[in-house]
Amino acid sequence: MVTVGAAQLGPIARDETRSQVVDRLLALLDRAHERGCDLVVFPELALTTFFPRWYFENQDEIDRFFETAMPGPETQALFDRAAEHGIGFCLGFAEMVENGGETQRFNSCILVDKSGAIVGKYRKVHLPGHADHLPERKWQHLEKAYFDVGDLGFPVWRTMGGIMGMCICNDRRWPETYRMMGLQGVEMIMLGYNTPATEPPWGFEPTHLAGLHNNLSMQAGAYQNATWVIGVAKAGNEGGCDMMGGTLIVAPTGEIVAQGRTLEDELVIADCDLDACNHYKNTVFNFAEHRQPDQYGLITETAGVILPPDD
Ligand code: CDV
Repeated sequence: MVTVGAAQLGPIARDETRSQVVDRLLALLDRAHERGCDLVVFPELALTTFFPRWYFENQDEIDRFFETAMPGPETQALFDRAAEHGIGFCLGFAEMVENGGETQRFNSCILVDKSGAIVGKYRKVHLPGHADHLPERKWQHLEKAYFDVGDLGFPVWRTMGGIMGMCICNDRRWPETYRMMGLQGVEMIMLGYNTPATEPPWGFEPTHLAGLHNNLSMQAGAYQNATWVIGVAKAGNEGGCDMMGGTLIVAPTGEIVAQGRTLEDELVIADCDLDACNHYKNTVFNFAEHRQPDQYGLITETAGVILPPDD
């Protein structure tokens, strides 16, 4: 049984300092400790505002949102407090690394165990939005300009009594994300998101669809891979953009067992029995018994659609 606290964050202002944000995360960790949580999941880019919303001409202005060390001077307190409480956590942040003389920037998250040790890292694979400045838009979504595509695949880790995996925001809309982890026996997938409540980068949508697609993707991913899914929002009006909340915890049956009510800092808690994954893993979604990978070639052969020939 893993008691999970999905630590939704309200908006983070563009000029909010790391220390101010870390204080908010510490308050959520303390609340999680009082409520008996084993594991706390924070959103995507949990240490800063969602900066791809703005176009910056100067790389220095972009780089101030990135971490060059994890833990770093401001985030060490988070590791210390979590270890003191004996709570594991998952944290999304912008990661800058030097690799063979080249600077790489990723939209990343880490999994930290109850002793404060980093046991896993994931770098976002599905980067949505656009690479060019689009001044006609109310806000930008420049993930394709500011981040490199994640290069770590979709690993899972044995930790905290289960098999744990992570992904980030737009990844949750893609069935491949869940299946890659499902094929490694994942029992809990943690993910954070920053999703505008209106006007996504792919064009106009009636506002009710943002919530529908959020739930639909995570519930389907959970059920079809017999895993818990913890989806955690950064919510509320951030820099003039209304971000959806809807933080939720989904059981391996696909049922939502806990959901956020606010657009603020809020802890959503559920007792997640990892053995509840076993039923579907051993029956309808017994992959070894029922999957037919020989018939799925197109999935790895092509990114885009290959239409049948015209008559
Ligand atoms: N941060 C994200 O990846 N957001 C995307 C959208 C809305 C651009 C998402 O899929 O929620």
